[in-house]
Amino acid sequence: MGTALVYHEDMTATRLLWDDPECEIERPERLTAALDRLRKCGLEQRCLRLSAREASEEELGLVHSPEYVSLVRETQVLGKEELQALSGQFDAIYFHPSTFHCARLAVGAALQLLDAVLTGEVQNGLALVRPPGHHSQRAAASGFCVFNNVAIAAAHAKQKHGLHRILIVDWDVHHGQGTQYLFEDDPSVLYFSWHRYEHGRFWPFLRESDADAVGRGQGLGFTVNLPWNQVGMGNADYVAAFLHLLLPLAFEFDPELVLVSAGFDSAIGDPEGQMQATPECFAHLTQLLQVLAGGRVCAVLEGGYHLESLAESVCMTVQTLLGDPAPPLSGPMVPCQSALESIQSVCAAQAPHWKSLQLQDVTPVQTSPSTHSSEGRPPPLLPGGPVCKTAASALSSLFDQPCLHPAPPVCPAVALTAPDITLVLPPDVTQQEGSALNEETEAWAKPHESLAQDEALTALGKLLYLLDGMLDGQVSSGIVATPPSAAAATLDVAIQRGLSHGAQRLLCVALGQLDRPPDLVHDGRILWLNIRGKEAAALSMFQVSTPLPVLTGGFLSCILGLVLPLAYGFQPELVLVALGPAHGLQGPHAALLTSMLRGPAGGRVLALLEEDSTPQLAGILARVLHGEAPPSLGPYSVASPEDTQALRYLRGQLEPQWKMLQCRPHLEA
Ligand code: Q9C
Ligand code: ZN
Repeated sequence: MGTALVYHEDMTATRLLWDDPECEIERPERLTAALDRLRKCGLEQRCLRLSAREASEEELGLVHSPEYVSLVRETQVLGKEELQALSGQFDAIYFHPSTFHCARLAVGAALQLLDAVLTGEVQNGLALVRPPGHHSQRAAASGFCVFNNVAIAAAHAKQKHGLHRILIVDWDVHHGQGTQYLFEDDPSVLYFSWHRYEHGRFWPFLRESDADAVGRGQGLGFTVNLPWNQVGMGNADYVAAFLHLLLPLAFEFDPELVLVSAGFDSAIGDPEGQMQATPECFAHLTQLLQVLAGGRVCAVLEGGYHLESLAESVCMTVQTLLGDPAPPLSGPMVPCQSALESIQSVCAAQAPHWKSLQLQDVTPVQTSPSTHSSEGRPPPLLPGGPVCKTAASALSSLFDQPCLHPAPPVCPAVALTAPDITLVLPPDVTQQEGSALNEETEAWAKPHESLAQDEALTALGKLLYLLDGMLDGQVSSGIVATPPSAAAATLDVAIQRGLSHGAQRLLCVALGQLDRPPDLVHDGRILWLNIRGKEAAALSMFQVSTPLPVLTGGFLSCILGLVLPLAYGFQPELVLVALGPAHGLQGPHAALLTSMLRGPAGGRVLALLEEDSTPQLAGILARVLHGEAPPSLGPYSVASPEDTQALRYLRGQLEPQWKMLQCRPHLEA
């Protein structure tokens, strides 16, 4: 449905007119650098360009006092000395004669973006603005912020569009205390902010930036602060915070709209943040938010002071809003202890207010779940035993090997649009299956009785064709339908073919009655995850089975708490999602799983479904693989005790090897 990019060149006018080392980083080049890079990457051209308008004073009045608006209006006619004197009355602020005009354009840009998304003109978008907004309060400028762009957008969404649940995600590295104050007693706005905090020793030095500030009155639990107490937080820390904290809350909240206070001073190289997350991380954060609110995501620029890092991160965000798959994340996917401590303290502070967080265990769990022991006690993982040691070292050496084909270039807008989804479904037999391929197909099919039928053979041919396309980097994702009786054998051939093609890491998510192929290799190249009935078991760190959760809450904690942490830790080159016989998944659930698995796999997801699946299911999967948002799951229902227990058990078993599963610090640390 499209992505809006809202901008106005007048917003480059405001600038610092005197010496002030604290404020000099907020400069016009921030906008021009971001825009230039978007153009160079061909991303700007793919967006619906909207020219920002000025917000009206009535709109400013949605969150600011009339006296404060007058004060800012009057700065237009002040001289340099007067501007400097007035600026000194606020914390980290400079005024310029153009400030009022620019700040109204910044608010107007956010409102235009919001209106375009809420009227259905576009699916999502980014407003590139100066000055930023999230430190601005009802009657005060602060931290380069004059009017609170995102807060006004949220108030407008409530008032003019009648929305009841708005999620604000503030990934800027500073605490948006202005936004927090404006909504702290309002349960219709869930405000999430992570920020450099260092136990209160970082600007703006507020007690209320800590994890125990959770809102007040009706708004208890609707303010979520994640303080980073060390610098150097990286990709694994940010992704872990989303998987284990933000997303469970967000699904429970079930927002109608996501507003992002998109500051990129939380990216590597930024002098303010001193963090380590790479620009690609913002593609993943964006993608993770796109599964909410039917994909209605409005991002509004806040901070970001390292021009290169800012520009690159902006490109990653826009590229993802456009639906392109996120590039793989670099670096070890292991959250640091300090990050886990922070996440844990937020979980503790918020647990009284959120069912989705009550699932998370506060104490170490190593016991076998009684409800899932129908087939006997699951064999222990033997931490440190021969199997795991071999597996773990196999895994670490695999990461040193080069990828099957190189990761996409940094701004692969054009490269990524061409190899888009190839939808292959019966009866649409494609031309591309030449006779040579058919012979090859027959050879692959030979050992499998269930692949002898013509129908099964045809499906296999399509699968091999698609798989080769994906492994060669020509096709990003695909869908293949097989006769139900051939599902297991087809999946087996897919794995073998992937391996023989040189794949180093293949994630296989099998739902329903699909048995683990008998000759599955144990060298760490395959991570086999079976989601089906019966018991939770981890045969090794590469072979995991878990019951199919019965309720939405259980399904979400299975995806967010198990599947995605494993997938992000494994960093597969390719994901096979197989919906086998009796998989029991509803369309929206299957779509969510498939959509989210694009993240850790650079978009390379091959979905296998059964021929007699509904066309709706195939259609919905095709759309999410194409980059569209999955449909909303609707109201949250809490996970069953059995599902919670199964998840806890597997976490306990697998956490030592798969660090992305952790959401609490080590006891011995
Ligand atoms: N070195 C925004 O990112 N100065 N504002 C902090 C610590 C104020 C940041 C000084 C930073 C304000 C929108
Ligand atoms: Zn900031």
